[in-house]
Amino acid sequence: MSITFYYSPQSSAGRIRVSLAELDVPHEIIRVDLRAGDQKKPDFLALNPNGKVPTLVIDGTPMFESVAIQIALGERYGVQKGLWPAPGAPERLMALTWLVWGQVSLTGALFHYMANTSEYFPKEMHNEKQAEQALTEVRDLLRILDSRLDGRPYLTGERCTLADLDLASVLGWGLPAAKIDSSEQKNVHGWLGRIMERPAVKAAMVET
Ligand SMILES: N[C@@H](CCC(=O)N[C@@H](CS)C(=O)NCC(=O)O)C(=O)O
Repeated sequence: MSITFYYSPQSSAGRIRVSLAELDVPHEIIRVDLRAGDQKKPDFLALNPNGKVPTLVIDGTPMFESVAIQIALGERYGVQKGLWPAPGAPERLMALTWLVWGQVSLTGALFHYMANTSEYFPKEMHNEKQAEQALTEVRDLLRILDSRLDGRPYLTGERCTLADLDLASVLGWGLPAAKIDSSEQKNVHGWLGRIMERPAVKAAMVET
């Protein structure tokens, strides 16, 4: 089995960096310089026509979209490592649900808010009404996450899975970047703190 990981630090690819490290999967890393535009070069576009990282090539087959990559890694390596529930277990369905919810619903709303407020996006794109609506949505979703984590250390129960690592990697960076205080959500706060302490997550957060 050969895995090539096209990666750029401090990007969506960080979540896959964490998973590969946690799963201890041998792989080759190719750094993609997003500022230099490496992702728009023909060789890269042949692997991922979107011109984005993460991109992972498994035995010659390119994959993109971090959620799809997380599921593939979970199925191939995660069960044995205890980071992805076994097929047929109810926890497998929960992990899929919360992994996709985290990316589509919560991360979607968070990025919508950031697009309308943050310095990462041009000021002329900012819209106050859109920002207000997105913030309400983020807060509602954080409350949903908080109640999911009530009496449960991780999203699927007692064990940390790739779904936790994926969502925590986004929130660990995204909440402070969006200047959203989540300390009122005590369960989210505790869960995030525990995951941020994991060596693979810590390393990805500071990598340059
Ligand atoms: N939905 C994609 C998003 C990937 C994405 O937006 N990647 C950004 C980095 S955070 C990128 O490569 N941007 C380069 C560009 O758009 O030129 C995923 O989850 O994999």
